[in-house]
Parts: sequence; C-alpha cells; structure tokens
Amino acid sequence: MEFSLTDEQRQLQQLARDFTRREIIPIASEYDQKEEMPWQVVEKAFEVGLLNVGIPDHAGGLGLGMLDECLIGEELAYGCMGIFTILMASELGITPLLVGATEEQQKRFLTPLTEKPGLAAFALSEPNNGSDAAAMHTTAVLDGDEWVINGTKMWISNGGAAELTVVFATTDRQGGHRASVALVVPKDAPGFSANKIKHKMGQRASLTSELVFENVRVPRDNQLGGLGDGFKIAMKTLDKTRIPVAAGSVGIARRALDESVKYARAREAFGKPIADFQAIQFKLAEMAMGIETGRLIYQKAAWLVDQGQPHGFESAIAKAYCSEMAFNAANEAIQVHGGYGYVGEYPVEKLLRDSKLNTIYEGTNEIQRVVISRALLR
Ligand code: COS
Repeated sequence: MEFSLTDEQRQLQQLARDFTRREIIPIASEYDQKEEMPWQVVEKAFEVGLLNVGIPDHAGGLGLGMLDECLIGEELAYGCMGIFTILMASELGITPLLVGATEEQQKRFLTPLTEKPGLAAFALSEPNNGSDAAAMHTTAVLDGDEWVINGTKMWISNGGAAELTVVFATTDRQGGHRASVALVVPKDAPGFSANKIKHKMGQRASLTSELVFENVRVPRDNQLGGLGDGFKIAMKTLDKTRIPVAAGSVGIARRALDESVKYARAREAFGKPIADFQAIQFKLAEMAMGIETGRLIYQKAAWLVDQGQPHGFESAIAKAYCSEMAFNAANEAIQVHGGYGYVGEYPVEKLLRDSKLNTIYEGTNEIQRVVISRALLR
C-alpha cells in the first residue's frame, strides 16, 4: 500500500494550487455576483496545461489519469467550485469519448480541443427527466447517413459555450435504455440553441443552460458506440466523473476549514480568541476528520479507475460522502464566523451555496445510495 503521490503528481498539484491562488481566488466573488463565466480563466488554464487533461496522447492531449484530474479538481474548488465546474464539466463532456469512441473519433473530436482553448459538455438530463436517465424524451431519427435530433436538455454545464456536446437521445420512446444513442453535436450545428439558466443559488461562475434541438442533423459517424449503447456510455462516464466532484467537495471543505482557523484565531470573545473555546475547536476537528476521510475515499476511487478496476461503488460513496461532508463543513464555517459568515464579505457563505449543488449534480445523492445499495444486494 502506498499513500504518497509521485513527483509528477506533486508538481501537478502545486501547479493547480498556484493557478488557483493567482487566477481564481482574486476573481471568484466578482464572477459569482455577476453570474458570468470567466472565459479568461479557461484560456489561462489551457496555457498552463490544466484544461481537458484527460484527452489521450494519440489525440494530442496530456492523457492524465483520474487521480491527476482529481488532484487538480481539489485545488480548483478550493478557489471556486463554480470555476471548477467549468473545467471539470469539460472533462465530463470528453469522457463519453474516452469510454465509447473509436480512436478515429477521438482524434477527430478531441484534437481540436488540444489546439486552442475550448470546452466540452455532457447533455443527459431533460426538463422532466433527471434521475430516471433511461426515460429520455429527446429523439434521434436516422435519415440516410444522418441522425436528426429533436428535444430539450436541461441543467447542462458549459451548455452552448462548448465546442462539442455529447447528447443522449432515444430512437424509440418505448424502447428504454436499449434504444438510447450517444451523439456528438458541434457548437455550430443548425437548429441547436442554448438558453442560460439564471439566478442559481451557487456555482454562479459556471454556465448552466437549457439546450434546444430542432431538427439538428449530425453525420452518422458522430455516433459513439453502437445503437442502444447510449445509456451505458452515460453510466460508465458518470461512474468516473463523480470522483472529481468528490475531490472538489474536499477542496470546498479545506477552504471552509482554513477560513475558520484564520477567523477563530483573529476574533475575540470573553477576552480571548474564539479558537480557545472547545465549541470552536471541535468544529475545526470535525471538518478535518471529514476532509481526511473524504480524500481517502476519492483517491481510492480514482486509483481504481487508473488501475482499470471496477469503481462504480466507490465512486458513488465518494461523491455522496464528500459532497455532504463539504456542505456540513461550509455550514459550520458560517457558524464559526457568526453574523459575518452570513454576508458576502467572507467567502464562507459562498462555500455553502456552491456545495449544495455537489449533492445534486452528476446524480443526486439519493441516486448514489441507489447505486451503493444495489451493489450490496446484487
Ligand atoms: N455501468 C455500466 N452499465 C450499467 C451501469 C454502469 N454504471 N449502470 C447500469 N448499467 C446497465 C445495466 O447493466 C443494464 O444493462 P442490461 O439491461 O444490458 O442488463 C442497463 O444499464 C440498465 O440498468 P438499470 O436497469 O440499472 O437502469 P435503471 O434505469 O434502473 O437506472 C440509475 C439506474 C438510477 C442508477 C441511473 O438511471 C442513474 O444513474 N441515474 C442518475 C443519472 C444522473 O446521474 N444524472 C446526472 C446527469 S449529469 S449532471
């Protein structure tokens, strides 16, 4: 058993940490308030090699592993979970191609993302259909050598800004998951449009959209895997990408702890720093316990992915555990800050708003418990 990172991983972690300190922390609050995506961060992430890191070597990418991706994710989320989501939703968007595309498709679709800054997106959820992912309403009809897509997707991170979107659709509404298909849709496809979703509670620097498909035509060779493989490609993707959500949650909790330690040392009550009171000390200890256990489970899940071993069970545990742990840590950080924690002057109220989404997206934590309990009872 080996708990230490390699030299390369430590360098990558330091790169992401420096990037977060320099490019993310100073602007996080501003873009949260403006509800705008800071595109310059995407460009700078591309320049330093922190964007779309999962693209394989043969498509011109860095070919980094899941643990590498998670180390980056923990650092980014320390600065801003919304900005984490921009970059990591792009990794989510490219993962169906890692799972289900041919080498030729990977080169065709992913190489452009290694040549200039660009994002990918993953479109599974629909306005009336989220947890029951197989019951999708968006249709794909074959017309000669083209797929024609009609329908609406909902809650899509990077939606409309992404160069490519992997869209899951059904060829037969009665056919369940066996009628699903995964299709790559380019940003400029005629009939494809996006509407930005505003007034989100948190993660407001990330762009979340409704996507509308009106007779959108894509060539048949934009199809990933075989007919009927769409749902399984989506599930295999999420089994992997829920792990970075766990890593990001640990980043949020780490920030909650650091801010709480700083504040507790500076703030005085009853003639001494509040850090001297056990009521505060125990909150800090509790946060540290969550961070350490959360990191162990996300790193184990990531390691399993990198070893090519089954990882769905651990990924679901990591996602559910870490996101709830982060929410609790952010909540307690506000409590440590008292009234000051409740206003935007300190970053802790944003941590709470941002962390809530981690318990919902990439499969609600209730769905994670479905995945975990099904594995137990199988
Ligand atoms: N990996 C590979 N295959 C999988 C799989 C996985 N993780 N999970 C299910 N499958 C396969 C099953 O083996 C089954 O295949 P066969 O019919 O060939 O035996 C098929 O897919 C259907 O599986 P199942 O019957 O378990 O599907 P359900 O409709 O019951 O759905 C859940 C399972 C609820 C787990 C799934 O719909 C889900 O994950 N929902 C949440 C979606 C989500 O995360 N959305 C967020 C979008 S991104 S923000």
